Amino acid sequence: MTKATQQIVIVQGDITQLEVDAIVNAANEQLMPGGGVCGAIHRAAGASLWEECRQLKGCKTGEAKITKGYNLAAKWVIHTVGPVWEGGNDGEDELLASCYRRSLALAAKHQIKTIAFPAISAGVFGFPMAYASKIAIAEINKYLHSHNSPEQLIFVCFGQSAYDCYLKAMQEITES
Ligand code: AR6
Repeated sequence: MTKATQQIVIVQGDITQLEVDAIVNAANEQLMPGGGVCGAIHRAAGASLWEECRQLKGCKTGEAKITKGYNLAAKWVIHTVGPVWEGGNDGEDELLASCYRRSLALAAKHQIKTIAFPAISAGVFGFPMAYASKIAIAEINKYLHSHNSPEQLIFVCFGQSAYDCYLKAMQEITES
């Protein structure tokens, strides 16, 4: 196992409960509360999160913005907007990879040492979980090979099938 893969942890659970420096939100371009993990993060953080998001004037697909975590245990929330799955021929994979890169760039800028990611785009936005998890793991693995931080990176899977996909994607990376 390489140093990079040792920094990656895959868990099942609710990302809003994690005690990490930052959690990543699978947001929409308006940075509105919405549903899915985004709705859960806004509910747990409280109304002040939406107040701060409103000031940011949205976020483009593939990009990321940062706010405070308010009532969350996490100090920061990094909001990134994943692509909507259109069948795979519309640059979705590159946009999803960009979400991870942009989020990590913001994490570095804010000296974030521990960060948790949900399965961006793999819910309402329709990305197949097996493919989304492969892109997530590959992108993070690539990043960690050339950066010392974050010290720990957690993939939070909501349910067993997501967890199985991430474990498989991780196994493929470690064997390659
Ligand atoms: N903790 C961790 N993962 C979760 C949680 C949670 N509490 N709740 C859901 N998930 P989605 P998207 C998983 O739909 O596909 C929203 O309305 C979920 O099972 O939240 O990027 C936004 O406002 C799935 O595996 O995000 C946008 O409009 C993953 O998180 C849109 O949906 C992502 O699912 C974004 O869609």
